Amino acid sequence: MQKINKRRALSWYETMIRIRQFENIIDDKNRAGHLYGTTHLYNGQEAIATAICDLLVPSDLILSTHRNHGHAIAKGTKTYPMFAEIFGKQTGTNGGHGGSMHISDITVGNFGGNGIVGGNYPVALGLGQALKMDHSDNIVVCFSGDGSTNEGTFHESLNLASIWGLPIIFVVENNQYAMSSDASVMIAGSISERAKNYNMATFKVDGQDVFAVHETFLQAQDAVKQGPVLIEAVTYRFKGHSRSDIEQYRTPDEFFNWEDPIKKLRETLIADYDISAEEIALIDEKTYQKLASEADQALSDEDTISPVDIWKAVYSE
Ligand SMILES: Cc1ncc(C[n+]2csc(CCOP(=O)(O)OP(=O)(O)O)c2C)c(N)n1
Repeated sequence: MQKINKRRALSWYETMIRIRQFENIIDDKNRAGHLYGTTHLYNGQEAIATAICDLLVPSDLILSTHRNHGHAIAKGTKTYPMFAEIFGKQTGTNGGHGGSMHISDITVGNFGGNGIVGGNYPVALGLGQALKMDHSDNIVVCFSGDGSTNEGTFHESLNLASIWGLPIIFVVENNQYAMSSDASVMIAGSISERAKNYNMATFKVDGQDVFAVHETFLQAQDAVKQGPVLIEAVTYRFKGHSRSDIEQYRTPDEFFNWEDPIKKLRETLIADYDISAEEIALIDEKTYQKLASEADQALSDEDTISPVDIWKAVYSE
């Protein structure tokens, strides 16, 4: 494994802490009653989006799920319009029409989240086919969750992607649960083994280790030149599925079996990269201050919900 330079390792930390703190603020605002609908936090999974999107260029395309904040931030979507979107404001990434589950930003290749589990697999096929027809070197990265691999769209899309030789890397984040359903008893066989049957290169990686995800994705980028690839990133969702989750399906002890990817990277930066705990604390503080002021500003923006706006972005003439 090649040694990662200090600048890159630090930039991973900055992205991961930005995602974590962005969502901590969203969680607080949600509890304070400032959100319409619900929101799904990426807490514990930050290393995956961070390492992968760091290896993409803006013209590479990503697709995400209902748990899409981390992917959007890592791909370069600005946090101010993300806050505004989640608060239902006109200044949001999608004019406040999409909300937490549907953040998209085509300017950075972020084709968005999707509230329909497994709903973005067929969209990945369309994007992949378009890139292929354009003879582009770009790729599609389709992020999804373990639960979606039991949907028909997963199987149909992997099959077609393979037959058509599309430049898609499917990244399944196995965070152990689909709402309250435990992946270990809901998925026959393993996710990465399933994909092998569709005749594609597959990888399984520790999603709590940003260095390991980086290394695996480099290999996947090489493999996708021959056709679609699937990566199963093994991870853990530390927060509930959404705010209403009372988490009766697991005990707090279980958390100790899993490493926090941010804590793990922080320790590596201090041990191997000559970065002090004080420098890291300063990054944390600065990041928080910037995000908190963006959130407060976004909250004071004009609401989207008005009878005049309701059809905007629904039909085009
Ligand atoms: C087609 C469909 N079925 C059911 C739901 C309800 N639902 C929302 S999230 C979710 C669990 C998804 O689990 P997973 O794919 O593992 O993603 P995670 O939430 O763990 O990130 C379900 C069943 C939905 N939104 N869409």
